[in-house]
Amino acid sequence: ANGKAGTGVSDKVSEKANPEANEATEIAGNIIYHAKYSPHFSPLKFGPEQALYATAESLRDRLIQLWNETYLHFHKVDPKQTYYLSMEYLQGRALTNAIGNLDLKGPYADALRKLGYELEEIAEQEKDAALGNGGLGRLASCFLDSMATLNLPAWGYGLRYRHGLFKQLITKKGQEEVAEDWLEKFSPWEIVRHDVVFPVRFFGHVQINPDGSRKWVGGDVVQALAYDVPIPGFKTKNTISLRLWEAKARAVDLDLFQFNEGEYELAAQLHSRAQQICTVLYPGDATENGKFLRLKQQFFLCSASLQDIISRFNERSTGEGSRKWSEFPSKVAVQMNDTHPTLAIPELMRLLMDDNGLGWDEAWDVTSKTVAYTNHTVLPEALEKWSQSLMWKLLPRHMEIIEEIDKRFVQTIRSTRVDLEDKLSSLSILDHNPQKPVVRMANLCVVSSHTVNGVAQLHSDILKDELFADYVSIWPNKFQNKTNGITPRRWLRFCSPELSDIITKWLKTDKWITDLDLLTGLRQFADNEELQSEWASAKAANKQRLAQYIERVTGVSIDTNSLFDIQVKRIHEYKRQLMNILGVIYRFKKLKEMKPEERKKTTPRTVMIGGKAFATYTNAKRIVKLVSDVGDVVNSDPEVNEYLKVVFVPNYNVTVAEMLIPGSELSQHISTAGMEASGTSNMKFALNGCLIIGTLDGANVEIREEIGEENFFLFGATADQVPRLRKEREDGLFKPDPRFEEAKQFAKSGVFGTYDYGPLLDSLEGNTGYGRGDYFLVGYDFASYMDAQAKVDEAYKDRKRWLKMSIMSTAGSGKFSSDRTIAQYAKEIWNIAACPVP
Ligand code: 4GP
Repeated sequence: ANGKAGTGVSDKVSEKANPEANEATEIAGNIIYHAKYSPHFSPLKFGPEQALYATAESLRDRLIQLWNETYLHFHKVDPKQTYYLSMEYLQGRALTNAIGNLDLKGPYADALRKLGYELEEIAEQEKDAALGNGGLGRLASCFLDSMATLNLPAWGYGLRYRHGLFKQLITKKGQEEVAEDWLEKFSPWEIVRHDVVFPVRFFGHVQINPDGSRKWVGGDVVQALAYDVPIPGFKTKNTISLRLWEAKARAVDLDLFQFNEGEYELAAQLHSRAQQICTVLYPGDATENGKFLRLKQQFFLCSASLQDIISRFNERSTGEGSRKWSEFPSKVAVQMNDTHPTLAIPELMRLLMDDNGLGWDEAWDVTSKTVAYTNHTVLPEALEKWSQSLMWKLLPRHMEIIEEIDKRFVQTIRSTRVDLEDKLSSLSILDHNPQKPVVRMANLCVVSSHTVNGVAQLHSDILKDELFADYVSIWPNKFQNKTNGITPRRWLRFCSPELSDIITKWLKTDKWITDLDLLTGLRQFADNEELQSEWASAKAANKQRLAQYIERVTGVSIDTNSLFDIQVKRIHEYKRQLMNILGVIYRFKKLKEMKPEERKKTTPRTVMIGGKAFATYTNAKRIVKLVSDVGDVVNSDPEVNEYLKVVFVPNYNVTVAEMLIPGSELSQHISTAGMEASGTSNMKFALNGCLIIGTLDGANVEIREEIGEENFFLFGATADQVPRLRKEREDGLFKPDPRFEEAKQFAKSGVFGTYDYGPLLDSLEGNTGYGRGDYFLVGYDFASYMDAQAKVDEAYKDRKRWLKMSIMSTAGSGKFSSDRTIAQYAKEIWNIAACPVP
């Protein structure tokens, strides 16, 4: 298929009758070829690891072929193209996904079997490409899958972090972080493009030329080198690219004189500074050095990507002289995934003005018609603000441009909207507070973008009514909602083939994989006993697989007949893992108090919690420690452990999620209302027939609408009640539910070991002066949370009812396909159309 013979597999083989068998033979030949001639390992070895690399390389041959065709096709048609800029991508493993999208599972499985391996065993060898932190990064990866599948002319841009975020170890101390090793050997999926290299400058100064134009000169210059990761669409030829930049110094940057003087570090300074840029995602930013490094990373992504975009724009010019810059917005859409790539704005302005001679007005017109911004959070600490002095040092020309954008914005408001005069101190981009002058990146995004969107209806409403309300009065049409979505390929078809096959059987088609609304067709069978029993056995198989995994990584053996209750996401106080574990603590206490006969009547549960705490977020790390301490005590308590087990699942990542989600029965999405922008794991769980216990927050609201309120365990305050409740809590007017007090006291009593949980639990007090005094309203919501949990226990006892609810969850999940989300971005923000490779 891909022109690589050389293994003795003759072309004649493919002329025989059975095309699938022939394809398998050919693939086996190609795998052997790579094992022999792609020189990564000693040639006589063909263990599972070598098999993985060789298999991946054989797929890569196909992907390169498809990628080339796609690229050429786009080049010829020259459509408007979207460029998605994101600091994070949580790609996970690629093998199963590539085989699935190329529709080659059968032949690959057969080929590997001929070589003595099972496909699953080989796929297990692959390390996750974990270039992200949380939801925002995984969303970007789901979007790439949908863009390719919908044949959209679109690409992703990111950074090639050699050590990702971190690998989480759970030890006696709680969470420990070690460097991620996904590139320790190499990644078979990336294609280095030695001809795609752009210089990126830092520091230096602005030079004023005789004609008055300005140029940024001096400082350090590092090279951005492109690595392309091909992203195949599902059952289409279109294969797009995730272009990841790596920072490199040039050979001449090595000072040979100093080197020969024995000053090795000094001689290679620039090399080491370049290396730092792509070492890890989100390096600690408590120090000045850390802040510089983060800002460098952001600028590096923006500058390299925009130079690349501009060079492609010029390259695709029709040949009749160079292209008009005014055409740029009709050929290019740049989407900024949160504020991290905000520097794309001043960088595009700079490239247009200083390198291409455009005047301010023309450059501004082009830029503001090109860029759009997605907001992913309303948490104040996550809305980036950069110190002005830091910015002046690192990016002097960009600061000039930002000042000018701000000046013009302020002038316009002053002359057209006197009513907003007193709001200008918060609307302007530069905050001149003498204590801490900063650049407000979100403001820069809103002022410069043609479109700003939130990621679920409630979140978009909050942006419009609160965070960006005054801007809405200036530009009422700038704000949109794009409710997030997930790819049904990875998150159902490939991670739960058993359930997928059942769905296909009952719907009599597999078209739901690209048209997820078809799942509503399952509703009519939700009561059907035959479907229910098939459904239950698929779940049981997935639970079995999950239980084996849990035992392997934690040593805890769990009962597959218990209710599998899962909460996996970044550890954060607003996500309220603390409420979950307090509920568990309460349950444990009650179980201990019960007589054995009473215990037998309860619903046995296995509670699994997973997620990474940011390395410097102390309270989040305390929560991890509490969960694992509670687990140690509960799991080894012979009176209770038949009815309750608690597991902290270490190193939560995409691959772990692919194991947990299909095996889940209940999942918790219990953030303080108004704080979770959307959530996307809620969608994955619901799609896999898992019931949700949750608040009216983020996309929960829409999920509940779609699947039916009778299939959702709702509790808690609503977003509009939260400010009043916080105030009451602060004023000491809150009367805690006795269960809340009991759970807290029990947690503090020392049953769970000697670690000092005081500071964590005191954060739940209304007026102790610790932290923000139960800002996240755990105390207030605990009562309704426990009531909802009791309803869960009851519902689980009624097997038929539970299965019906589970089927209804899947059936109502159609809206949450990222294909729907991306189609909306394409039409309503980017204005791009499909460009399928013929
Ligand atoms: C996350 C939000 O917390 C989550 O609600 C949302 O589903 C996701 O983005 C995708 O939109 N935000 C982040 C972040 O991951 O770093 O701000």
